[in-house]
Order: sequence, then C-alpha cells, then structure tokens
Amino acid sequence: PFLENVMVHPKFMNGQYDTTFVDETPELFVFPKRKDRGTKMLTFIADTTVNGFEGMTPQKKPDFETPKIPKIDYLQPVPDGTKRILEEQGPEGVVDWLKERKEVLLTDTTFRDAHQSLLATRVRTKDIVKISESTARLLPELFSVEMWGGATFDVSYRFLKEDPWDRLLKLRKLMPNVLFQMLLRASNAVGYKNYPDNVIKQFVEKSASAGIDVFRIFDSLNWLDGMKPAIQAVRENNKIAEVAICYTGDILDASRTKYNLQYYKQLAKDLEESGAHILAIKDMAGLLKPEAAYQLVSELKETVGLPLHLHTHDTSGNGIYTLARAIDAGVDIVDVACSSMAGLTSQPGAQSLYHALEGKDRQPKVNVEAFEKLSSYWEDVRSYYKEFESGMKSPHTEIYFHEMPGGQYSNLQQQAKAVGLGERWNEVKAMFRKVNDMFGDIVKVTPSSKIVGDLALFMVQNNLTEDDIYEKGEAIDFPDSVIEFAQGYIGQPYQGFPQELQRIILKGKKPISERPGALLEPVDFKELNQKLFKQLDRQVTSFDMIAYALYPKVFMDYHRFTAKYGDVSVLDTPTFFLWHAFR
Ligand code: 3PY
Ligand code: ZN
Repeated sequence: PFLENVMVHPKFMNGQYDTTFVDETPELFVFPKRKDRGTKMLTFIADTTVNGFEGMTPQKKPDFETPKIPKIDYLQPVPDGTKRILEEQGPEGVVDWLKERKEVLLTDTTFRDAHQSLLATRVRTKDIVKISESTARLLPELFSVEMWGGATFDVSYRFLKEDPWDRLLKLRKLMPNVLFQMLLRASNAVGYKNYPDNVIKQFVEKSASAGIDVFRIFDSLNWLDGMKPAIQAVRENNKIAEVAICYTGDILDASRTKYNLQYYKQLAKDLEESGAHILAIKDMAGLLKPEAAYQLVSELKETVGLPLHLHTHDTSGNGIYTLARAIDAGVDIVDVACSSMAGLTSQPGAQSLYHALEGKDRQPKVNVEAFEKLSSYWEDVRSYYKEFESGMKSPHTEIYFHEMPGGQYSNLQQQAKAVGLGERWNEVKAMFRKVNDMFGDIVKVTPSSKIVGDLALFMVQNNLTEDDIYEKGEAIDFPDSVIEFAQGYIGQPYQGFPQELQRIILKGKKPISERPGALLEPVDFKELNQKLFKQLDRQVTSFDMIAYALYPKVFMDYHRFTAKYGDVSVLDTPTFFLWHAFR
C-alpha cells in the first residue's frame, strides 16, 4: 500500500523530494481498508474443512448430480401472471378475480415451507435463485409463490450467514410476474416474541416495498387483538392481507369441544370484520382430516364472503385427500409443493393433486410438465441438504396425537439432538402433547409451539413428569419462553391460562392481559441508525435496522461473521457446507 501511495504522489512524481519527504507526507501512510475478499473466503473454507460447518461433521465428498435448470427459451418475455392484477386493480381486484375462477388456484411453497418442514429451513438463496426464473416462466398461472417469512428470516442470518432481504430482492427481479407470498407471525413478525407496534409497521412497509404482495398473517394463539396491527399495516401498504385461522384439534371428535366448528366460524367472522382480504385455514400440523376439511370449508363459505385459501401438511399421508375434499367444498386456493420437495412434513405434491383431480372441473390450470421439470432440479438440490432431513420415511398418523407443526418437526428434532436427546425423540414427542394438555390445549404454531417444545425438552432432559411440575414446581426454574408465555407476552390463549400452572411458573410475577405491542417502548429508528453506523462501520440500511430490532444478537453475530469471512452466499452449497472435507 505504501508504494501505491508514493507512485501517485505529485511531489514524488515531479521529483520534488529529498530525505525529509517521508516525514513530511503523513498521507502516504493512510492506506485504504482492504476488503481481502479472497483471503476471507479461503479462511472460511479452511475453517470449515477442518471443523465442519456448524452442527455438521465434515465428510467425504459424495457424488452429487449437478442440478439442471430446465431448457426453455429465456429470451421470450416473462408471461403475465397474478402480479399484474394486483398492480392494476389493487387487492380488491385480486379478490374479485379469485371469485370468478372455476378452477382451484395453487400457491407453490417450495421456496419456503417445503424446505422449512423437510430440511430445517436450510435451503440457501443461491439454490433458490438458480431456479427462480424458470419457475416464473413455467408456472405463470400460480396464484402465488410462498418464498419468504416464517423461519426463513432468522435461519438466513443465524445458520446460512446470508441476508434474507437479499433473497427477496434477487427473486423479485427474476420473478416479476407472480404474487410473492410471505408468512407473517402477526405481532411476532418473523420472530418468537411480540414486538413494539412500530417495528411491525416498519417490517411490513419494508417487506412490501422490497416485493412481498400477499401477507399470510396468523397469531400463534388465534388471538384477534394480536393480528390487528399487522392487518392494518398490510392494508395501508395496499397489499393483500390474507389472515389465517390456525386449525387445531379435530372438529370431527365430539369429545374435543374447545375448538369446534362454532369456534372457527366466529373467528372467521371476526377476521372478515378486521379487514382480511382472503381467509386462510392454516393447518400447520396437518390435523385437518378430509371430512373435516369438507365441513369446515363448506361452513366457512356460508359464514364469510372472502376467498378461502387452505394450507396443510402431509405428515399423516392424507394431504391430497384433504385438499380434494376442500376443493369439493369450494376452497379457492390451496398450497402445494413441487413433488420432490413435497409429502411427509411438507405440503402435498403439486403433481399428485393435479392428477388426482383429473376429470374434475376444478382441476388446476397449470402445466403439470413444468412441475416435473422443476421437481427434477429440486431432487438434485435436496441431496445437498441431506444432513438436515428428519429421517421420517413414511407417513406418521401419530401427528393426530402429538399435533406438532410440520415446520417445527425437523427443527425440534435438531434441537433435541443438540442437547443430547436424539435417542429420546419419541419421549419428546409424547411430552409435547402432555405439555399442550397442561397448558389447557392451546393452538400450537410458532411461537406457541416453540414454547411447548421448550418445556417438553426441558422436562425430558430433567426427567420431570407432569406431577413433578405441580409438586416441585416452586423450585423449578422454567425456560424463559415458558415464563414469558405465562406472563401474557405472546398474547392471550383462548379461554385463558390454567391458573394453577400459571401461578407455579410465575412465582409472584404479575401477568398482563393487554396487547404486549401496545405496552412495549417503540424502537427509536433514528437512534438505532446511529448506533449501528458506529458498530458496523459501514452504511446502514433500513433492512439492517429492522433485522437488528428483531434479533440484535443474531444480526450482530452475522455481521461479525461476514466481517471475518466475507460474503459466503456466493459459494456453491457443497463448498459452503464443505461436504468434500476429508475425514
Ligand atoms: C412458521 O411460523 O414458521 C410456520 O411455518 C408456522 O407454521
Ligand atoms: Zn406450514
């Protein structure tokens, strides 16, 4: 760097120097900061080769098939899709358009819930970006592509060491024609706790401006008050508020009276009144049996005037049948995934549904061959991530017993392994149900499902039974998430908390009954900007600020990682995980 400075210095170049030159020109010693991209990345590869990537053992290089991009004419303009309807006619225009469709419409979840549910959310932006343009060109008839939100946001920073906003911006460019859909945990945004109202507002505004069109909003306890600020924010941004009823229990089981048809109908009415454009039935664990789907959809169609969108998981193996019965009852849109990323804890497969509806007038109007081509790409990509597979090989009807969400199954299993409970996974699942019942039978979906999972793991790890909790609870330090739940910090469960358990957990702390977001101090984004500017030593974007507001530690760890290793999102996936490291 010194020589580089000298060679452009006017005094030196004009020969006006003597022995004092160096002393008189301190600017020669001001060196530009080196980015050292190559060195940083080599450091990453070296570290990963020796140590493996977080949570993964280094192993021999397997023979991967190179994932193939479909051969189509990429020079043609991208065909029009649903995005244009939103742009030209707004959310109401989309709703009217939906009501005129005879065929059932599809949302493809391959880019989000499918890999969240099968591969612990580990699919990297690079592998999604590669297939995104083909998807937009081959499937312009989709209602939407679910490609963001849920767990993808924090897993990006935490494990993949990449920026989730970057994924959204890149995909938007390559897929200008179809609606982009995200999963928004209402007042929990894409996190695991309630945030101040202004954080939710900012998050929605920035996600909308970066490219999200349809926000599927749900509250993990089906608590209406918890959903209102998010619904309002989405409407203010002229985007589609698809508001969800989370389905739990079994409406066909007369002995389970808490979540019956009447409960769901009332909630649907309330959501319509609160400004939903579309009503989603979010069957996050795959508990909605085919006949229940028929009854629920029929009744909701009678109850509200909104288009209905069904989301389910295929864990029990009954997914296609459930979708088919919902379609018989008039559901407008259903979620599916590309077959090679479908089934089991993921969504039912797109091609299977298409063929199952052969001869029916509601068969989706999509090119089934296109799904085949995309599936072939995903089949090869999936093998990169095999360490994150849950090991589930066949349908599990035990889901009707433990009720664990599909998106949680592979994740909780990873958590159990991490604390040495891999061998006791069956016990953890049984405890999951036990904890649900102790909590009074609650809706279980992030973050309430995580709280149930945390307590279940805690009890198995410490060999605690339900009786132990009631008998020795005063002396037990419960996990933080469980205490916060009992305090009311993620909202109010339907019919309240069981009082005795709440007292044992809180040990004198006072619970709240108001909306947590209204009590929390708003984040001062100006102040945060300055703070981050100092800490990051670079320009701070509004995306950085929101990420920091949601999870300061995760974001700063990510920042430190990239400062040390550079932008590792550019590495191909086998190199990133370094499967080819030697044992
Ligand atoms: C999430 O919140 O991430 C979910 O997928 C819930 O089903
Ligand atoms: Zn799901």
